[in-house]
Amino acid sequence: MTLVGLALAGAVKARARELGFDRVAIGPAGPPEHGPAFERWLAAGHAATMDYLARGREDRLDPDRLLPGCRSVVAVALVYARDDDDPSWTPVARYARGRDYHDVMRPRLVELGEFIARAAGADVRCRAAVDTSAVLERDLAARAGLGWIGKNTNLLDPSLGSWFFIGVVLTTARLEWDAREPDRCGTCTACLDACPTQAFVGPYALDARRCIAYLTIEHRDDIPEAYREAIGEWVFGCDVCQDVCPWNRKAARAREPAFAPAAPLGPLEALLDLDREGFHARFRGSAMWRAKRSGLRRNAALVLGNRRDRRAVPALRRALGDEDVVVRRAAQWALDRIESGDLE
Ligand code: B12
Ligand code: SF4
Repeated sequence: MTLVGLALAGAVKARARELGFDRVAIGPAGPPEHGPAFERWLAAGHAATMDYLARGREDRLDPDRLLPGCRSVVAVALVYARDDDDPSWTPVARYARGRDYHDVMRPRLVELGEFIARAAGADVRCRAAVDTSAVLERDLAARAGLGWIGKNTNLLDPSLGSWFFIGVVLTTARLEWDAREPDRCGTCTACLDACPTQAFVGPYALDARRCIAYLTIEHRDDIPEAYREAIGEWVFGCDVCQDVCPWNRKAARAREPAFAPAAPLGPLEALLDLDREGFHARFRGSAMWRAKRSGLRRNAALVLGNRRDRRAVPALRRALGDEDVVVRRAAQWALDRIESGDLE
């Protein structure tokens, strides 16, 4: 039986909840509202080395290029924050402590797309995306009413806060659209003020070149000297601009078991010592894979330097003989920092 109008939208939302998503909203397709802001962001060099964002520019500015005839966007939220994390995980951003969200969400989004096609009629086509296609996810999700874009550029929901992933199903189906969420940031600037590297050039605009999440996850070379100290304890990603957000104080916790860490992260010295096999065994299937072995060990060395703990010296000295020059240079910086701390 094919469904139309409100009945179809209701069935799609019920199916999304059965698939485990915490919230779902439906909105129009068409060029994203803040496409011009995205273009200005690229032109200003704020994407740093993430060239794929410029390469997929045309598609990001027009979902119709990804799915010709696209009429509606089904946007879902899946909460990842938990309270029971092992303390050894705290230098890792919350989103990356359990299983890789792409692997968790994509099959469910594909299933949701198949459900929409079945329910709406044979000629309906769908395309699922969770970072996997060139889609401005926050923009389309905001227009669908999944939340509002906060000043820290994250999408927020009044009861979920911002600790959720976004997934999107583009569809040619005609679905009833939801109302938008109003902007509830008001005069608050907690996120902009708290950023350790002053990465925001203004509200809603992040210069990725300065962002700890970019530097520790996406950046492939040495982390510029100017940011090494500000990275503080962050071995992978950064949660500061979300931790300080008042909307996250009472935010919902994850129901999804896949986001529980499988085991303690362990000491950073062991991370620094990790060989290729160890890295594969430990991080395959985790979002932390993205930083690669080189990036994770570089970050671990910098954090050990920031801790100025002499117990890390043997592991850092071993890393001075590493084949990877980026790891070697990070270890040298850390050792210099520990030594200079001894002199203070
Ligand atoms: C590239 C990228 C990054 C980069 C750049 C981040 C950025 N702010 O652009 C880096 C590596 C830094 C990063 C970091 C993080 N990311 Co990221 N990232 C992406 C990715 C792949 C593309 C984002 C993008 O297109 N950026 C381009 C810029 C221009 O877009 P934007 O910053 O969102 O800016 C928009 C708004 O600010 C808006 N805008 C502009 N002016 C104005 C004015 C007003 C008034 C308003 C309302 C809006 C507005 O228009 C812009 C264009 O849409 C998306 C997935 C996807 N395909 O969308 C995930 C995604 C955005 N990331 C996500 C996450 C979880 C993170 C981190 C929290 C991870 C972490 N803890 O380390 C941090 C958060 C840092 C931050 N404050 O943004 C989630 C966000 C979920 C959510 N609830 O919002 C996404 C959606 C992935 C997912 N599928 O769940 N990320
Ligand atoms: S993730 Fe961290 S470094 Fe990046 S903008 Fe937010 S507070 Fe700043």
